[in-house]
Amino acid sequence: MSIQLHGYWRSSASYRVRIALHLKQLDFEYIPVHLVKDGGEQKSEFYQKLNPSMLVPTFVDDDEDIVLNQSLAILEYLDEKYPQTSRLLPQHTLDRARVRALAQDIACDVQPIANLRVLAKLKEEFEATDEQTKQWSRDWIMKGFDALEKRLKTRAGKYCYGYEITLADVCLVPQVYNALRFGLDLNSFPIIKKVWENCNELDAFKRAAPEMQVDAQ
Ligand SMILES: N[C@@H](CCC(=O)N[C@@H](CS)C(=O)NCC(=O)O)C(=O)O
Repeated sequence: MSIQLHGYWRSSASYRVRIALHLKQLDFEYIPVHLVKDGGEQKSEFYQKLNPSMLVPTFVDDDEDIVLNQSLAILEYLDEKYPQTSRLLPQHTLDRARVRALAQDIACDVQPIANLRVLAKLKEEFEATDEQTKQWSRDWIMKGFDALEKRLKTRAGKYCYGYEITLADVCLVPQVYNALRFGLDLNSFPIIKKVWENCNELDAFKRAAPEMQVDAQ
């Protein structure tokens, strides 16, 4: 099989790419990279050669001789390469920019601050407890969701941007999964909650869910 995805079941960035691959109806080989076991397989020599950032996901397409990191770049690559199924970005420039902004509200402004290595540093160097790192994650997600909920008031239909699935939904659903893990009450964000429920009715989102992956624990 030519497409491989190196990822981790609970990684939200890997989850984004899994959703897109299923939306695009592409076959792919999923290669688990355990982010915790033995100090983290993302730091292994083998994986570092593939992705020196030591983060998942890494997308490989042997047919195209391509190795890509950064989930947003992977999503846009898939959208351009396979435009015939489930377009993730709308056709018009203004719509496309708005969808990208919504996706980046999550992927750039929320997820990186609560990443595993950030939480590990808070614990190791600043003696934060598990409860404090959970609160850290919750607080940053809440700040992000506060803004997103306001934006969705004018943008959302059934999904984040109108009535078609876009890049924004592909980023939102994994972030909600994280939010729930850290104990955030989703009832404060009724639009986000509704969009999340609507997305999860779709087969691609169901198949991409963390608990459906071979490495789920
Ligand atoms: N901006 C990157 C973020 C990648 C990222 O943060 N991956 C996390 C999992 S969601 C990771 O590999 N963490 C491992 C670590 O922190 O050591 C992307 O969108 O692909």
